[in-house]
Amino acid sequence: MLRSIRSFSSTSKMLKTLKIGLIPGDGIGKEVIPAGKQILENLPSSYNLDFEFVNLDAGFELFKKTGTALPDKTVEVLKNECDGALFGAVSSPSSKVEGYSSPIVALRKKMGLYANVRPVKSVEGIGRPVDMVIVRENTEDLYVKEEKTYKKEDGTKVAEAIKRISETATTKIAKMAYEIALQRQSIRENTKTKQLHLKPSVTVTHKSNVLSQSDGLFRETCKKVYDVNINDYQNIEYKEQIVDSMVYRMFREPEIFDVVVAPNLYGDILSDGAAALVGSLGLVPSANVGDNFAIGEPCHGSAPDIEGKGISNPIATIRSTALMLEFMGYPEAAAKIYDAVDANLSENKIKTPDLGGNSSTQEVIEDIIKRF
Ligand code: GGG
Repeated sequence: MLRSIRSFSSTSKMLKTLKIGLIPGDGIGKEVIPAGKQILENLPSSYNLDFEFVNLDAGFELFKKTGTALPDKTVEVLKNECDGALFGAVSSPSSKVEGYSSPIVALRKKMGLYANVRPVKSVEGIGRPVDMVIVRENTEDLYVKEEKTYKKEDGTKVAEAIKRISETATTKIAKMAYEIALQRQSIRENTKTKQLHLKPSVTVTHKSNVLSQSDGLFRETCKKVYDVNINDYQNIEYKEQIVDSMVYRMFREPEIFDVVVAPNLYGDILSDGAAALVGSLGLVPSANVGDNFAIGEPCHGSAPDIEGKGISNPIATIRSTALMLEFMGYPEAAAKIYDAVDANLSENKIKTPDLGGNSSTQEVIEDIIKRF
């Protein structure tokens, strides 16, 4: 469990009303975002939190209807009115559509959400022991989307994409990774249950043996941040892993990884892969985090194959809701949600088809709320 790495506000005894933007996006995003809303609406009153919700638009479906994938209004309301937000999923087409660009990639940039934090944790006694957090840089790398296609003299096409890695963005993401490692260790030291990791570690993932400049800068900057802050970070074990062998080791011995920090693309791929270790992509949450805002977002996509069937797994969104609350500074409320989800998973009865069950999305939501 990951708690309050950056508190934007503090826990108080006074009733606090938080305004949450709900951006379902495409496909099953529309089915799972109501799960986050119901969870917040049903949080026990002892947490002194009350919620107001505002529905906001974004997505490829929206683009097809209106020609806009991310309306300015969505960004303005998030920036000016909301305390946090939940984003569902988006189904960007695999081939270029004139005028379209991924709204979630744009939203992360416009809101300054430079980190995508993806905890992957198994429930005790179920499957392989895994307890890692993938900290993915969220604003650059190949996702700057500066691409072009041109023709060579012989008439064949060539496509090129910029992979941008900056010292500034890497410094921020590296600091976030080390802070998360320290925070996780402090939670472990205050938890009575048996823990997988005795010591905090951060594994810097890169491919600098081939991409010596771009990934080289990422690797060097992560190390520099560690060295410069060694007084604070001396208890953290610093490790490096080339991304292809990282994939191999992550599947062979996932239990050794604590915090993994990666450039945008590797982080995206590693975290979806890591989801296979804990049974389903439908279980894995994420939060897009900046210095003063967090958007919870399930790692899964829009899953058009199951859209409309009422069987999408709401747990990734429910855990993302908890993660959003953690980053907003409400770790106790977040812990309540994590515990209720773990209890549902441990009992292993009310579960959606991706986990081998036959329960509906709504039945899982209600079973989790029942455990508050
Ligand atoms: N919630 C994560 C999600 O929607 N994943 C699918 C994805 O990567 N979408 C990017 C896009 O379609 O632009």
